Amino acid sequence: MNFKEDTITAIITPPGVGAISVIRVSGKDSISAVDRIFSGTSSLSKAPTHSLKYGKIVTAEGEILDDVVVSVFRSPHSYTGEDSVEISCHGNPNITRRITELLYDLGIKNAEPGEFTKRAFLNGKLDLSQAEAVMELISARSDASLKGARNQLDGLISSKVNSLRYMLVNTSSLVELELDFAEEDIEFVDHSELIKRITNIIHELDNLLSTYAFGRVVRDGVNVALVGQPNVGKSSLLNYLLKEYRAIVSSIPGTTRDIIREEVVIDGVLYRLFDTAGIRETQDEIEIEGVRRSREAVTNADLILFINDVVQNISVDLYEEISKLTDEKKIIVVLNKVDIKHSSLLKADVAISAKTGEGINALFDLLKEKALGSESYSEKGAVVSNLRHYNCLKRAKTNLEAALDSCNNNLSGEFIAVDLRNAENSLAEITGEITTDDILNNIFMHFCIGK
Ligand SMILES: Nc1nc2c(ncn2[C@@H]2O[C@H](COP(=O)(O)OP(=O)(O)OP(=O)(O)O)[C@@H](O)[C@H]2O)c(=O)[nH]1
Ligand SMILES: [Mg+2]
Repeated sequence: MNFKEDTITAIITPPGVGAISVIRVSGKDSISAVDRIFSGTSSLSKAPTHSLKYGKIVTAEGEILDDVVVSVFRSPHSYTGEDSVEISCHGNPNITRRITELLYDLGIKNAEPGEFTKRAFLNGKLDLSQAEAVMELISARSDASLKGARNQLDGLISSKVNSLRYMLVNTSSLVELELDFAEEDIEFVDHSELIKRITNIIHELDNLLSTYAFGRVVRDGVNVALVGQPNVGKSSLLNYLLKEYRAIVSSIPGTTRDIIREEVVIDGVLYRLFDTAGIRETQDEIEIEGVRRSREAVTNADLILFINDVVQNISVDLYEEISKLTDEKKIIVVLNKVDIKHSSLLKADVAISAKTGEGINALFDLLKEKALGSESYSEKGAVVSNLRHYNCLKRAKTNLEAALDSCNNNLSGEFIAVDLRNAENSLAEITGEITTDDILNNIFMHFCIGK
């Protein structure tokens, strides 16, 4: 007997050795297929949804492959919305390989990356932004990004987008009603009311779009460049933050040449730190390239720790040079080596010692506030962190601005109606109510196999 192609399988736990591995089978024939290789006290065909069965996986020749626990989910009460079975076996890659080979022999296909979640989407278990959140949840590398993915999976983005769509539908139905009665010259909505409504939706879109700066750094991490004159203690601070002797530290100015990039999670936020060469005039060919890279790091960073020390004092010239390369709001002026006896000096944003750790907590607080603002995730409500969503929202805004132009120029309702409909479609793409194969493939191809 050959099972239908639309039943798929994949190992859904990480590859390698572990206590348990899990193989998922999903599709119309999943229960009967697993039943063919499963030997337990009773057949799976009668197992109710959400039930567990203990038994053995046995080959056609009668060889016992493993003791397993099988979970049975019946449509629509499963992750994919289809009949599904999950086989929990011992976590040896040879066992999982042999069990999946038995399933392939029955005609069951290997799942593509993201195929289970894609099916969940197609079966209406999740909308598209929630399906994307599943991937983000799995790959989140800090508590903050986990929280963001959680909110998206819980539908915060979806419900915000849906409420905007509702406002749009109400507005465009007024315009379309007027179109229906165009010949009778009835005005259902005056243009000033229409303009007010559209402006209001644009305002809401702007609010949502403005959360992206926050959402992006939370999701992808904050790029922080450590820059300053030579010998001020940039590498010492990097090492202190990483709690390891990562970068060479010496009292010779010009120690660091290449950029050293390391990641660290501090207080739930992921930071990507770039230790750079001290910026100064130099004839040394290698150092010249190092300094060029330091300037480049300033340009690319979300935040700049401009490090100075109490010995050399704060370099006003270098501050000016750096502020020409980036937005001044991104610069945090740090005064290092406060453990050394010093007289009162120019004011910095924060005073620290990379040697004793003094002031480091204040530096953390400042970094977090500069990166994320003072509001926490829970206070923010819906936060956009996904570039695709951001682009759809921007497109919706452009459509609405065109509608507004048409209103202001007293163009016929038909023009306004088209732009409003386009805006609605742009929003519908976020939740996947309108989508194409290309969009879907592009999203799910970035998933891992088994999700
Ligand atoms: N007393 C004291 N010394 C420090 C502190 N931070 C760094 N130093 C010393 O300052 C010197 C320079 O430190 P580095 O971390 O190599 O400085 P850097 O800014 O990376 O220097 P370059 O790579 O040359 O640009 C070393 O001798 C460090 O031990 C500090 O907080 N207190
Ligand atoms: Mg250094």
